Amino acid sequence: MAIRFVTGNEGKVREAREYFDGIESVEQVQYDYTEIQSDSLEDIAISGARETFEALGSDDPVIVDDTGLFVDALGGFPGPYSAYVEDTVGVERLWRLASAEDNRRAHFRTVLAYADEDGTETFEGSVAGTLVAPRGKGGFGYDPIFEYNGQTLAEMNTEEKNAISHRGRALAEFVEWYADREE
Ligand code: ITT
Repeated sequence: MAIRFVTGNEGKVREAREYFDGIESVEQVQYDYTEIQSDSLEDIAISGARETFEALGSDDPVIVDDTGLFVDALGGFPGPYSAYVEDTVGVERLWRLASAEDNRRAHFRTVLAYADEDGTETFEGSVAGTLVAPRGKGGFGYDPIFEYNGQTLAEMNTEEKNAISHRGRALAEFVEWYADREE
């Protein structure tokens, strides 16, 4: 049995692979589920995972990862709209917007929704940091402008980012639950 990671974002899959070694194989699947309009990462992830599991018509479980960057001084913007804002405004301009503020604190939050024939479970993780002018070539998305402990996430390798990141924490919680369940 393979777990199907439903995403068009290869960066997410690269980070997830480290966690699945030893428990299960993970396969990237692209499926254009309906992204519901909601302020809640949970609702978006659960609805996407449920819809995809039903639509793909196989017993293999699916995982959807919904992530947002929440900037304190901007009232949590772009939050659940982070993908849209990256595509329209872009990372560099979001940094310029935040750089006008005294408070540069922000956090990433990930909700993973797992769906199989028994139902849906969610796992979450977050990391707090500071927004900075872009640095680093690794990672993806907003990583170059998000600094944690003196380094941007784009200056870390996958292992280093996973050890402290929103997604790493959600994945660690998920694999622990999944391994217990299989026993
Ligand atoms: P899928 O929906 O196909 O999984 P996506 O990239 O659209 O891919 P999200 O809606 O979860 O996924 O992503 C929200 C935005 O946040 C998007 O612009 C990502 O590039 C960015 N993002 C997600 N995880 C990130 C991370 O770990 N570091 C930096 N940016 C991230």
